[in-house]
Amino acid sequence: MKGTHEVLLVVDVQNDFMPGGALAVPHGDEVVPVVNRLARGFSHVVLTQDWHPASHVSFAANHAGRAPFQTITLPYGDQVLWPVHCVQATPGAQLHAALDVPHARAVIRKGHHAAVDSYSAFLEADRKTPTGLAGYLRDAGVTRVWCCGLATDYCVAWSALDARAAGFEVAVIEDASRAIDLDGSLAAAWQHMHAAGVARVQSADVLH
Ligand code: VGL
Ligand code: ZN
Repeated sequence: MKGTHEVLLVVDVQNDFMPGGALAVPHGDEVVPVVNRLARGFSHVVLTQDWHPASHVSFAANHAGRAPFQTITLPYGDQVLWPVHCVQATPGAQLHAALDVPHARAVIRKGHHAAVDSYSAFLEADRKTPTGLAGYLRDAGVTRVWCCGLATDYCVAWSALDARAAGFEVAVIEDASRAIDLDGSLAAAWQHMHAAGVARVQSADVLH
């Protein structure tokens, strides 16, 4: 059992990211049993939820003449435009019904500012606004963050990189995550994570 210095961060295991969902991640549902098994080995689990207002700047539908998966430039940088997804309090924003982590201690909701996206569970896309998760984990005595969930190349990778930048030891559990893989984004994400010192591990190697 992983103790007080370690946390399992389960990113965005939500209906809209499942096959058939608004922003489906291929095979996204396959992470659920793996995450459930992992979570039983951690005393400290934190979940995240992508949690957007309907007016969110990342939705293609809110930009005349734009289509999903195009990139635009916003005051804080490049932004991929997505289908409308994970709108606050809609069924698509709910955690997958089979996610079985009754002992999860906290749920971090991110992407709630209409004008700023937040792939990362730590820092919004303006790269300035903290969610509070780093302070929460430090106060709890956590030194190592194990990341998993959806999607490997967006919210999992950005969260892992920001956890590393915040001074935590970080690993991404590959088989407990699935990717969107837009224009080589998955390979790029692994490259960035490798360069930053994020470990790439499999679930069988996490719990001994
Ligand atoms: C995500 C794109 C938009 C994710 C969230 O959870 O990886 N990707 N919003
Ligand atoms: Zn989103």
